[in-house]
This record gives sequence, structure tokens and C-alpha cells, in this order.
Amino acid sequence: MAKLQAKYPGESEYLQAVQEVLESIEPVYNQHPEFEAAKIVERMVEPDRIFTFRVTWIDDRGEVQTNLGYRVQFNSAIGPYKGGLRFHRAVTPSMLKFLGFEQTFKNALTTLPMGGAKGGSDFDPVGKSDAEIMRFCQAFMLELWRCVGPDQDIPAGDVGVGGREIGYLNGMYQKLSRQYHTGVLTGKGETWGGSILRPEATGFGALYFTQHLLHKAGKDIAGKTVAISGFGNVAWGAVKKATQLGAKVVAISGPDGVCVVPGGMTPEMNDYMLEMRASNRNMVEDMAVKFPDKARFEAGKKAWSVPCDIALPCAFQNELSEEDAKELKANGCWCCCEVSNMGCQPGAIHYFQNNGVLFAPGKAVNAGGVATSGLEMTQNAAHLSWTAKEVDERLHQIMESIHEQCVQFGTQPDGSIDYVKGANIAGFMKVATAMLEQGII
Ligand code: 2IT
Repeated sequence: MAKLQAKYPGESEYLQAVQEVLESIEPVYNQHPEFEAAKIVERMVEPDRIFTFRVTWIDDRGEVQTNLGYRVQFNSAIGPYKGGLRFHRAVTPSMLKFLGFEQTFKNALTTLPMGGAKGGSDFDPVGKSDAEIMRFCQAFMLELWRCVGPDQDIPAGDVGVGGREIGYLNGMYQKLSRQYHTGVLTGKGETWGGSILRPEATGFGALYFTQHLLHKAGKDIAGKTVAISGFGNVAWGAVKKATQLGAKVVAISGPDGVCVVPGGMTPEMNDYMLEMRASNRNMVEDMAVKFPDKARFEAGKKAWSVPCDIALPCAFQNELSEEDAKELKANGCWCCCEVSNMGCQPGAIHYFQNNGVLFAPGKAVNAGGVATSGLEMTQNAAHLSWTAKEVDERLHQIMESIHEQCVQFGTQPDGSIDYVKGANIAGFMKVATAMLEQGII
């Protein structure tokens, strides 16, 4: 860690992600001198390569705009590079390195053969028209297409990139490459190679994982209150499945504040989240304007100020601080399943773990998204489409297996389960073994 800090000062998210994994794996690593001899950790913390490119496009006023684009190909030991694209004004190489690093372990947990990658741009979708989004995606693909391919690197969506953006990216990829296979991006539309349930998969998978965690703790989700941050694709799927399972979603939030929903989110409100995302306004207040008798907007507040049994961070890294964790606990919260990548700050995780709040990390909880991307790749490679039932069953099995891996590697001498350790050690052992067996490269 000291070497990395000196080498990459200021790359705080990347250093935070590496620190968490190294802390978890230390005891296991020390039992394997062959890992040390092959310098597995020193190799694993560095991305295989990073592409950086200029993306120039023209906005609706006719002005020329320039952004930066990136693809971080982190680790291919267990399969081709796989991971999402993030369009957000705060995107930096540090952010994409942390996400690519996390992705490598997460993808290992899915049981599918996928390496880790992440990419994106500092392009800010907020306030952009549909035509601007299309022109930006096309300009972005003018560079990205040379870095990716169905057996090399398969991007998907992430924050700011959903089905619409994947469509524009795929159209331009085909135009440039004259390759008409369906396998270079996942999260595609259902009529052009996309898997049924991929849009829902991250949120659904997170709730399946939460069910297993609660079951192990002798609890049940039905009738419980849930606070969710965000209102994008992941939060949308989480609200839907939580509600289907009989829980009451009492809060969703955005950068402008929180919507408190005392009676619980209804299916109509859940559907409206899609319109809120497509509008590119990035304001959760719109929900309270649309449903004034059901939702109350509180400006500047987080979802963590709303009393709940279960907290599901579904928005952005470091969105839940130690203070938030204390407020949640004080208001009766007893479980937090992290759905966003690194959504909880280290202080929050330690507070939860030391104060009897069940906690599981994003790389286990949210892996249903990329797992279903893996199922989309399988369908594409076989030139067929599975039914919703088939995809959902496989997603269920995968989330159960991820939970089992956490239990296997995370059970402590006192019988409790440290899900952070469990997920990190399980992912690490798989990637480290694959690296070791393939030699020093
Ligand atoms: O963080 C993630 O796992 C994703 N954004 C999904 C990646 C994917 O390739 O589906």
C-alpha cells in the first residue's frame, strides 16, 4: 500500500478499493508462499492497460465540445475483459481503476469466465438532449471500437449509460467495424440481441442476495421497510423486486434530496423512475411533483435520514458515510446491503460490522448485473434467446452461489459471517490461482 500511495498520490478511490481487498486477503496470502513468489498482489493491483482518448462532438447550439474517454482493461486471467462504461462529469482514471479492480473480483464471484474492465468518460449527461447523447456516443465509439471485441473486451452500461446509450454505441460499432455479430456490448435491446431481464438484473440480483443473507440470519424480507438511494437503473430494479417480495420501499433519493414514501413505492411510481432517468434532469423531486399525495420531497437530505429496517445504497461510490451509518442504526436499521460499487465509506463499513448491523459489499451484492451480461454473451454466442424464466433461474442460482462463497470464505471463529472478507477472499483465490497457473506474463 505504501508503494502504491507513493506511486499514485491523489488516486483516492483506487487506493481505497485496493486497501480494502489487501486487508481482507492478508491472512490467506500469507499461507500461500507461491503467490508471494509470483508477486501476484503486485501484478493484480495494476491494470493490464489503459486506453485514453479525446472525444470531440457538437452540441445542439453548434458548439464544439471535447471530453476524455477511457477504457481500463484490468485483468484477463479468467476470461475476456468485461465491465461497464460510466458517463459522469467526475470520471477520472482513478475512478475507473477502482471500478476495474472491483470488477475483476466481482466477475470472478459470478462463476462465469469473465475478466475485469471499466471505461467511460467525463461527459456529463445531465441536461443533454437525446440528439446530444447520440452524437456523443457515436464520437466515443469512433475511438473505443479499436479496443473492444466479442472475445477481447465486452463493455456494458454503468452510471449514465443505459439501454439507449448502448444502442447508439452498438450502431456506430457495426458501422465502423463492419462486424454484425451481437456480442460486443451487453445490455442491448431485446430485439437486437439483448437478454431478457438484463435491465432488471442488478437490482433483482441484489434482492436475491439480500434474501439469502436474511435467511442465514433467521430473518425474512416480507413486511420490512427499505430505504434506497438513487433512482437510476439499479435503484429501479431494486425497488421492483423489493416490492414484489413484500417489502415497503419508504425512500428513494437523488443529488437534490430524498423522496419519503410513507406508504411504500407503488408500481406506477416504480415505472416513473424510468422517465425520470430518461429526462436527464437528475432530480428526485420530480417523483414528489408527480405523486404529491404519496411522496414528500426533503431537499438536501439523504435516504439514510429515513427510518428503515434495510438500507440499500444504489447510487454512487462513498455515498454512505460513518455519520450516515450511525444515523441509520439510531433509527432502527439492522441490515445494509451495498448495491452501488464501494457505496459505503470504510468508516461506515466498520461501524456496521462493529455494531451488529448485517453488512454485505457491492462486489457480491450487485454481481447479478454483470452475471446477466455473461448470460447475454452466452445467448449471443449460441445465437439464441432464453425465456425470462430461464434467465431468472440462472440469476437465482448465481446469486445463491455468490452467497455460499461469502459464507465459505467469510465465516469467523465465532460463527458470524464477514461478507467483506468472504467476497474478497473468494474472488482473490480464483483470480490468483488463474494467474499463477498461466505463468509470469
Ligand atoms: O458495475 C457493474 O458490474 C456494471 N456496471 C455491469 C457491468 C457489465 O458488464 O454488465
